[in-house]
Amino acid sequence: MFKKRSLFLVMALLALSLLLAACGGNGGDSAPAGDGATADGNGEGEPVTLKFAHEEGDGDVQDLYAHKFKELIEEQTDGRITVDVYTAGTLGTNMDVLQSLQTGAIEIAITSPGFSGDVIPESNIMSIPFLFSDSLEVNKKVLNESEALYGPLAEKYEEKGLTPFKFWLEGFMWWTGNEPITTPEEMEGVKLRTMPSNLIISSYEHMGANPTPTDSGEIYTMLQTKGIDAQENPLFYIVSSNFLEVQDYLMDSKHHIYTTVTAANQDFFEGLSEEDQEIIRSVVEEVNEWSFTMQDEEAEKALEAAKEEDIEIIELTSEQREAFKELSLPVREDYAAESDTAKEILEIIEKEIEEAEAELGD
Ligand code: 6CS
Repeated sequence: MFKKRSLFLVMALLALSLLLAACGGNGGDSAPAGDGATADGNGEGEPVTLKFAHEEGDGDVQDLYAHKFKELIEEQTDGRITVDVYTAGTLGTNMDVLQSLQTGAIEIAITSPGFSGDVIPESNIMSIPFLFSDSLEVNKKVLNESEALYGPLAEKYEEKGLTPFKFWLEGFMWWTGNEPITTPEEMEGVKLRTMPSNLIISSYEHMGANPTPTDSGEIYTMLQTKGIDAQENPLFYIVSSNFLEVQDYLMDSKHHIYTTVTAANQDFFEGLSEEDQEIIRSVVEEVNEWSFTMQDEEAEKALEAAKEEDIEIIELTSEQREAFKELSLPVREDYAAESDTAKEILEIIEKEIEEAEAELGD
C-alpha cells in the first residue's frame, strides 16, 4: 500500500515540477506574470487586466470611448486582455488619476491638459483659448498628425512616466452663466469655474473674469449654492451634468475645443510584449477615429436636449468672439515663455493649424 502511494507521490511531484518548468521557462525578459503584463512575446501569455480610468460619468464621451476600447481589446485578444473601466471619482479626483497613472497604480487613462497643465506645463498648449480652428475637421487633423504633439510634447509626457497614445477632442467649449456672457464687460468679475491648470486660470484673468478652479465633482453644487456664477465645458457634459438646471444662460462661444489624451503608464506599457503594445496602439488609433463621429453625435443630441430646457441659448457673434480673443493673446506669450520646448511647440502648431485650414478650409 505505502509503496504504491509513495510511488504515486513521486510520479505526481515529477509531473508538477515538469509543469512549473514549462510555465516559467523564459520569464526573464518580460515583466513577471500577473501584474498586468504578458509573460512572453507570442501572445500566449498570462491574462492581463487593464485598469482604464477616465474623468467623466456613465455614458459621457470619455466613457463611450473607454468602453469602445474595452470592446475592441477583448475582442482582438479573445479575452486574454480584459479592461476594467473606472468613471470619474471612482479612483479619486482627476488629479489623483493622473498621479496613479504616473505611479502605475493605473495602467491606462484619459487625462486632460486642464488637470496635467501644472505637472506637464507644455501640455497647456491644449488649453490656450482661440488657438485651435473653428473647423473641427482641421482640429481633428492637427490632433491626429501634429509633429509638435507627437514629438516634443510627447517627450514631455514620457519624462513624467507616461506614454501618450493619441490627443483627441470632445467638442467645442460653451459657457453657462446666471447672466449673459457675450462681451468682456459682461465677463468682468464673473466667478467662472475652471479646471485647475494655471494657464486656464490666467486666460480668464486676462478676459476679466474671476476664475475659480475646482475638481469636476464640485461644479454642480457650487453653481447651485452660488459659490460660482458660471462655468465652461463641451455641451454634452453641460447637459449630462445637469448644469442647465442651475444656470439661466447657455453661450455658444466656441472660445476653445475640449482636448484630452489617452495615455498609459510608461513602465507598464514598455513591459508588455511588442505584440500587446501593437494591439493597444492600433486599437487606440481605431477608437480615436471612431470618437470623432461619436462626439459630433453627442453634441447634436445635447443641443436638442438643451433646447428643451428653461434657459436662454445665445450664439456669440464673430465680433464678440474676436474681443475675447484679443484679450487672451498674452496667454500665448506666457506659454511660449514657459520653456524653449513650449516656444517650439506653439510655433509648430500655429503653422500646422494654418496649413490645415488652407488645405481643408476654416
Ligand atoms: O470640466 C471638467 O473638469 C470636466 N469636463 C470634461 C468635459 N471632462 C472631464 C473634466 O473633468
